[in-house]
Amino acid sequence: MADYRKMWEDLGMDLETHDVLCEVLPQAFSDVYLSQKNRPEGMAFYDFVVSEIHGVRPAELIEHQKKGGKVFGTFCIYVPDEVVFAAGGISTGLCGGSQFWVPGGEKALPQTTCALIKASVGARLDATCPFFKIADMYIGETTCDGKKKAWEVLSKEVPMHVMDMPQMKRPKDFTKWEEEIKTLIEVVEKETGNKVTPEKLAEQIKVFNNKRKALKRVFEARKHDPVPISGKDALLMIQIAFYDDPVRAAEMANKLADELEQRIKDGVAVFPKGTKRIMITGTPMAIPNWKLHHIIETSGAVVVAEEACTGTRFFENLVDESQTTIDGQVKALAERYMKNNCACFTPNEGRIEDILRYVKEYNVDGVIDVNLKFCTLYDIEGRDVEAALKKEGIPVLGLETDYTDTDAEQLRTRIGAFLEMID
Ligand code: BJ8
Repeated sequence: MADYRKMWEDLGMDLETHDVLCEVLPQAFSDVYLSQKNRPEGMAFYDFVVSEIHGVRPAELIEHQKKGGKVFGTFCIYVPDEVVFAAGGISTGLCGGSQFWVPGGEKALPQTTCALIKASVGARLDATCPFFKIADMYIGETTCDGKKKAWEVLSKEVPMHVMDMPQMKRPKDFTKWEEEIKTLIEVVEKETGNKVTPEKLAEQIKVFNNKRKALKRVFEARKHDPVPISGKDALLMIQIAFYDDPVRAAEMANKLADELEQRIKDGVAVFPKGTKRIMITGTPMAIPNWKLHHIIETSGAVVVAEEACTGTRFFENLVDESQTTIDGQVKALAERYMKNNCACFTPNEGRIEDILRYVKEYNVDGVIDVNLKFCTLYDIEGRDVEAALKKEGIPVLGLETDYTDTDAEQLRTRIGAFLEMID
């Protein structure tokens, strides 16, 4: 890895503690990722990004700031990145996916908060993640209670704008989300000093639609049996796309998709035909949370889809590109983002419909419904999800876990038994 110490020092990071993270990540990545056989060549880009995870993209963001640009940190796929980029800003996903940051979060939050929130707060408070230090402003949202309260903690550290997310999908909720997007436009315009024009917004709507189309191409290739890419690799692509430059994310995903389509023609696969095909549904898996995929794929099955924000929810549905006024574009953005079926909505039947549809589309043999411990939303909704799958005769296993490794063996046993049960 190039030497980024000076950059981290200038950001005011705790270098000593950060060194511990830098020491463990390469080994973990090697064990989980580099040990896989016959990976697509297109994964080399993503391997490189991980090898420089706290260096290469942060350096680009700092370059942008040196030119007078602003960086916005986000935590949810409801935040419309198009608006930030249309104002000449850069948005970057900040959700924490490592146990390393959890104890830091527990200093400010109850232990009974989900690991994603604790890790995100810990990464900032412990000063061990450059992305959290670089962002000029965070954009939060009122999705779950834990996040709402976490914004209050983080707002003492960094300027914070919170989008008030509707919790239902009635016509007036769509109108409300339009209003929230308009407020976001004002906030980013003020922060960046740049006007969001219809031309700039139209351009960014296309950029993000292209990114969605590229990610979807990779997922389309996963529908094939035998699969040309592991679930772990597809997950890594999505995790990196959450914070990478959107044009590059599309370019790299398209390159990977080209290769996967060729692999399908040539009969090249990473798992033999007939390997049990698993879909994961539930809470998001922020980088470097690869735990469940790794256990499944080293237990004789393959993950072929994720119905999650680090999966289909991230790229499904495009924004209408035909609008030419800010009002029309905001309406189009609101309509697209409100199609996401997160458990923060009530009711949220659309998610169950999505899951049942994906089971067919991805030729799924069994579904694992995973809940991040202390996430009440997905925990409660999981009961309906599992009942709906059982009703259709689709094998389903409900699991709850966190970012620690202490339950890895127990999970392996349960997943092994589940796989045996699938015909
Ligand atoms: S759209 S899933 S990214 S809110 S796991 S922090 S819900 S207690 S992350 Fe999410 Fe947006 Fe929804 Fe997706 Fe709370 Fe649950 Fe933790 Fe969660």
